Amino acid sequence: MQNKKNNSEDNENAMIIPQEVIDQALQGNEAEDYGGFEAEDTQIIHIDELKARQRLRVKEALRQRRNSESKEYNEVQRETDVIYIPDIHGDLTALRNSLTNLGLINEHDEWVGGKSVVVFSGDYIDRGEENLAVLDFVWNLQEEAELRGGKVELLLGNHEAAMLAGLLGDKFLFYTWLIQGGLNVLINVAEHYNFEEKDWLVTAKSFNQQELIANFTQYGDRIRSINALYNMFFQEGGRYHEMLNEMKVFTQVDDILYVHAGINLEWSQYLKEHGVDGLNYGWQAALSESQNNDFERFKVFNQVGAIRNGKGTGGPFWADFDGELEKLPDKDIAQIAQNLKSIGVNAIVVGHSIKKIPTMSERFNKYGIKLIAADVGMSNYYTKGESGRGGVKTDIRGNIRAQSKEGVHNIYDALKIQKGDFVQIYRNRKLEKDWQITNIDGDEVLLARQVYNGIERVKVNIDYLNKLNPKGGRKEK
Ligand SMILES: [Mn+2]
Repeated sequence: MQNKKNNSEDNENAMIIPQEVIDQALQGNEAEDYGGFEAEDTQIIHIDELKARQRLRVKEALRQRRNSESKEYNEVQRETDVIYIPDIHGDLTALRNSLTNLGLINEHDEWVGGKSVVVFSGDYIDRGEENLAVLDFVWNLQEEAELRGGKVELLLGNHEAAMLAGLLGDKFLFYTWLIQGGLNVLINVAEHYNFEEKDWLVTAKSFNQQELIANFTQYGDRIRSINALYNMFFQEGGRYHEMLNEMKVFTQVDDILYVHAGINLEWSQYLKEHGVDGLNYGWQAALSESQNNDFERFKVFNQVGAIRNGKGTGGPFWADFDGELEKLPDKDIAQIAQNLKSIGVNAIVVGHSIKKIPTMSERFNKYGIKLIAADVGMSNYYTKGESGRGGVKTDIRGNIRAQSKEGVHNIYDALKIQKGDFVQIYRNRKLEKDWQITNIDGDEVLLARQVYNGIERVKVNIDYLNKLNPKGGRKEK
């Protein structure tokens, strides 16, 4: 389906790397903390002297702020705000609004976030219509931030994982991706290169699943955008090739672990054994080997075959706290917590699903792990015009708050319905969508709506309301 030419063109990039780091990388030893090197410890070498894997290891060693000392949440000394931006899904406007509202960029898209760290949850693509634009934006932002003293971490989501696996030859995941919005990415690629097939791809949006699969099976080789997209990510010099090398499975800042979807027992064990750096390195190695047709290894590492198919909980891109992970027995949760504590983790922040997870949060909390579901559905696809809500901020005191365009909220409040929101309820077996919340008092919520002869009021239970409004309330009727 795609061109797997192994193009290892040399580049001219040179960077200053401490000799000991290079030695260590070439020996393949576990990277240590290299924070304290002085200028005389360094020499200039050409980066192509290191093979791709070792280069990554070095980069990782230089970039990662390590903190694996186990401390209580309230005892951790934090140096800066960390902001987790949940799934963007091709909505550049939502992304810009969110970053602006959080005080991280100005109107020229320049970084004004000081030394803040921004972690993107992944799922940059699909569903929305500005997929390449979003990728370009976050990639530029990473550079912008680093130039101005901040930092941007790029996690991978299941949508990227499915796309990458699909481009590497996994047919099941290719079609999964296509159906879940990947067609929008291909349309953007066709636009980017001015391919005539664009019109056909737009028409394909009206196909049902069967037609989509049938058409792509029949014409796959002739759809130039697929090959072009493959080259963008996997070919040396491709538009997103370097970006892919920067993308991670996990990132840890201080005592908080950030991941796209979730963490199961198996992966918590891996984390304990290899640490965050080790797993990111393993992912990168598996990915680069997949390009040489070792797809099996990629599959094993990614556990892409385990997506919600009943065989397991899936890997960090797929295992969600509002799905398979809910089945975890308490002893597994205790073990996961213990494994995470061993690498200094007190909290996990996840995106991936806009559902709230109060029960799982409580269950993890019992074992000293805070579990924060940060996906507020910021993309237009979910909020229907209300884009720009999104971003969960952990400040230096460890307060975790969600920010939206309405202001700052305690995380738990922000993810729930709020006073003033419009919600839906059932009355006489009919769904009524125009009720407004006038008051919340404990479990009791007062709703009102305008009728022809005045105002109608009802009282409902908050759990009932949350269940009927899984995405939270709306700001407009
Ligand atoms: Mn996701």
